[in-house]
Amino acid sequence: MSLPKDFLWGFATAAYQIEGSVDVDGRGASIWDTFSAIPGKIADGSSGAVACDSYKRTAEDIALLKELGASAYRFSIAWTRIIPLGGRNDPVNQAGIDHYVKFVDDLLDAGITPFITLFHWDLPDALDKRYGGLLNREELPLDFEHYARTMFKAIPKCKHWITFNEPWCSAILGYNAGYFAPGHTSDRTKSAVGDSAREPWIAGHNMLVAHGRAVKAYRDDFKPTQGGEIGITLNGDAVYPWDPEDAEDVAACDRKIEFAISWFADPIYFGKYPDSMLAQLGDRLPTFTDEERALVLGSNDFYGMNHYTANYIKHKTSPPPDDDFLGNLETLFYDKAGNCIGPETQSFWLRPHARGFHDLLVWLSKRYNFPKIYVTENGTSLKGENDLPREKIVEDDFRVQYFDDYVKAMAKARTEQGVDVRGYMAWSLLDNYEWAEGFETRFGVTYVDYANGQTRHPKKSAKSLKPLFDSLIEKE
Ligand code: GBH
Repeated sequence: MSLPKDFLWGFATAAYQIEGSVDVDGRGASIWDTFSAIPGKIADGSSGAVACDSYKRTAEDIALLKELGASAYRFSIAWTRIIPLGGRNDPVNQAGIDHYVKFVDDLLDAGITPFITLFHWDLPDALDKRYGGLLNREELPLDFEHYARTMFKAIPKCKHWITFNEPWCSAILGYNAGYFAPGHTSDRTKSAVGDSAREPWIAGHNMLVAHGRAVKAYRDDFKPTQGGEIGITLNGDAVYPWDPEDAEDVAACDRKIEFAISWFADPIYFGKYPDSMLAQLGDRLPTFTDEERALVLGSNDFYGMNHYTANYIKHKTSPPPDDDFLGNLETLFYDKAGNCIGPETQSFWLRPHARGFHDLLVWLSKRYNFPKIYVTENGTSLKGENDLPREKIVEDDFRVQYFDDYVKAMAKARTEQGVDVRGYMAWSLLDNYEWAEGFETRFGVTYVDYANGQTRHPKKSAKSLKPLFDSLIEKE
């Protein structure tokens, strides 16, 4: 079992989760600045105003990456540092561009390959207020294309672009559950606005088209001279039937992946939404115009895969409510026979089950004809980690084991099943702002001491990846 000799590995982060410096160098507000300021939305009442202070500590972060042996680093650009008001007729902020140009230069000088995510959830707040942000079918794709072009032009040295990170999260958590910015939901105790039955599907559609427009711009006007590649990153969990003897549970497993992943991947690889979604959602799922379909179909140079966990899936027998987004099924941690999917972590949704990674890699490869895959996120939190003293936190054997199991499961999928995996980014380089969970949940391989000047202390897991990849990557 092995990985190819030019395999890239490293760590991932996202702008709002690590940068801080929200008022520095002309940055505009994003929907996460606004959302995190609303009392009750974030578990510990915190925001990303300081976070890991990474905007000011780029040299330190790059030195850390180098020390850990990483060959790649995935980070995201804050749209509002580039175009503070977000739109294609709004002013461009040169100070923001300069920051990321220098960051990429410094990464390359350190021998680290940058993977840039253009959108990791931090939509310009001005666009949300101006025209409804992700809900606007005409404006959003055009403004995103303009922002993307600005970055392609500014950073020709970047050869790996990711348009959207996990559009599922922006659409469902932002517009159905209201758990993420901008917090829309039909539940009027949580939000004055929102339609959980319709808005998520509109937001998802518009992100797909925006992705398609950015990819076309890159291929037409930048790729011929720059020679890079571009794709989207999708999240999805592995699935196992609650009752393997029940054909309905087996069928619900595919439906679960279709509602999470194929919602976006089928239009990109096949030019249409999955039949299971059309059957359940009907005309609540937008219809692609011919122009939109042409933009989206074939728009991935690679598949970006974020993966963390697995569930047992039990089909439901009653008709789905209008706000259902799972595909009329339950996700469970125990199967009918009482088997548990994996141990608890600090994240209510995350239980390690490495075989699921292998099986989902194979499922995706079969459905989408063995695309080139970069694993753009994989990692775990630890139950109660935040309550431990620093000397204990850095002894994160649970996380070491997680990476060991998951990376080997990936190598096995490549060697035995022909999965074309070319890179792997662990989530995350640093403990950071875990969105609605605030700073209580830590995902970093590096402990960040928020109370003492954001100092960095690599955990055991930080140092475990280099020997692991050295043992798996082919030498010749
Ligand atoms: C990633 O999402 C994000 O890209 C990253 O920013 C984040 O820090 C990291 O995970 C760790 O959380 O029960 O409906 O609320 C991971 C994928 C998908 C995991 C949605 C949480 C919540 C399901 N996420 N899921 S729900």
